[in-house]
Amino acid sequence: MSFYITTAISYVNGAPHLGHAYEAIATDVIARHMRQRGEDVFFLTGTDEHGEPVADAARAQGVEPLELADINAARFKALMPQLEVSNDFFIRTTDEQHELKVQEVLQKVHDNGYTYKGLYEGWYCPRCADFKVENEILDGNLCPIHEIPLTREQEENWFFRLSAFQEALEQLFDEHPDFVMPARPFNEARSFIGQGLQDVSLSRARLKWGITVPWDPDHVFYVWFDALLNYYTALSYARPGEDLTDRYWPASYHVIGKDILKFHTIFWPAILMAAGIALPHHVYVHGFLLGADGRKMSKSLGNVLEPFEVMDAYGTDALRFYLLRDVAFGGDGAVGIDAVRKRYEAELANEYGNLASRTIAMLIRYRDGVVPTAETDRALQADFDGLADEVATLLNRAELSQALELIWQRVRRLNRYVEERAPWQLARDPANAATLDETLASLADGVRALSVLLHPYMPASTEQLLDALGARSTDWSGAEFAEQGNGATVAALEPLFPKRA
Ligand code: ME8
Repeated sequence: MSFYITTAISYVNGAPHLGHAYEAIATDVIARHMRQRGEDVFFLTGTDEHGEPVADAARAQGVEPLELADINAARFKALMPQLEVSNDFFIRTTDEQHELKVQEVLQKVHDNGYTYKGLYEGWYCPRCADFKVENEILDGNLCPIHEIPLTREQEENWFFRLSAFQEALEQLFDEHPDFVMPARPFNEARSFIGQGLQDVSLSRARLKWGITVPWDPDHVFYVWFDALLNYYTALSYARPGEDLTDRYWPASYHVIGKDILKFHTIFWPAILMAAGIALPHHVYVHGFLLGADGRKMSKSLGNVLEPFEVMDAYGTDALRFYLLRDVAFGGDGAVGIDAVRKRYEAELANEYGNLASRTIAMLIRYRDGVVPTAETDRALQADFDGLADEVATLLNRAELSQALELIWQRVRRLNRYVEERAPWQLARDPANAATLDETLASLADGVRALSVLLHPYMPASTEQLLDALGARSTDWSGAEFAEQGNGATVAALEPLFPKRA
């Protein structure tokens, strides 16, 4: 089955920050997990390069918008492999093929009668590149997101008849309670629709930095429609000489942050309906990473956690693990380097890392580095029953932290098993050989199965461990605890999560 998953595309008015890394990592965990399950996965990320925010930032730096876009798009693109993010393509909305496809789709919306020219006047946030409706504006005419003054703007625009999709959107939400997940953003979007949809502007007359409206070349498309369409356009040119649209559209999953809910759950399905294109199956909305003090991360508050700070100190897998473990995915959460250190030491080094080292060291010491082919411990196995299915079910709903918690309970279970069985005592008396075989076969296979389950979260260290266990495969079929030790030859392993200064 095809599985198409996307992140939001990032604005190129600044460099990548931890919020961007978080979204890419979370999406990557789902993509890698689906690949393990044998799905035909396509994973897209990229950059959103048109519109006011980028034009303004470029002006402030005295460069052309494309120059700024080139610099920052390169940084976002380079960040992905550094985060071990396995995207299949990186789209830039300044790609010519994207621009042509946007024109083609929105021309269809126009031809289908869903546009008209009108005068737009409203309170506008230049950073959001968005007009704000009265009930979301903060006291003193401030943007609810950026808390900067809004300006009163008026211009002749092309409008999109969003109001024509009132009933269709209500029906979409009523018939597909999992269109938006989790429940809270679903309810928020549903109640926004319930208040009655107003038409929205589709073009800008004053701005030049955008995609030209084909039927009225004095206008460029409003950046949000250009940006949203990336999810669809990318498939038409991601593979040179091949159009992947039929293979992967509609998207299975859009992963986004809560600040861009309205665009993805209301504007996006409506514009697709207007163009006669099938709708994505799910939009998953994650929360916000906050500074360690629980406030919005900001340079001036000095509470910013930089992805490179964590990767340099603890490694990429630790960053990935930390973000999905410490912040319940779907909610907001405070993050800071002290909390990273605590999770690293308490869980990665002392629990998983130590379990791996002990298991391999005992196999080498007591069984010449060969996993006994003995039957594994039935009672221990019972504690793993159903785990792989539960993890898969949770990950179908992007419940990344809950799935990780279930896996981690079993990491702890195996550590307790080592203490219960005390193999170093069993090894003293040859009469215990069969029990020791069972113990070591169980530990080896338990660690192996858990590493398969953890692979999407920590690809590099789990691969290193699986290699050392002589069981390379990360396929989902290996996520179950085996009934028998596999007879593999293990190799010594450097500590996966060494002590850090
Ligand atoms: O919104 N914590 O781009 P963007 C968690 N170009 N997630 C965060 C975050 C934080 N502190 N800060 C940002 C845009 N994000 C548009 C999207 S999609 C067609 C166009 C998330 O660079 C944010 O919620 O401001 C969004 O999902 C993504 O990073 C890109 O944000």
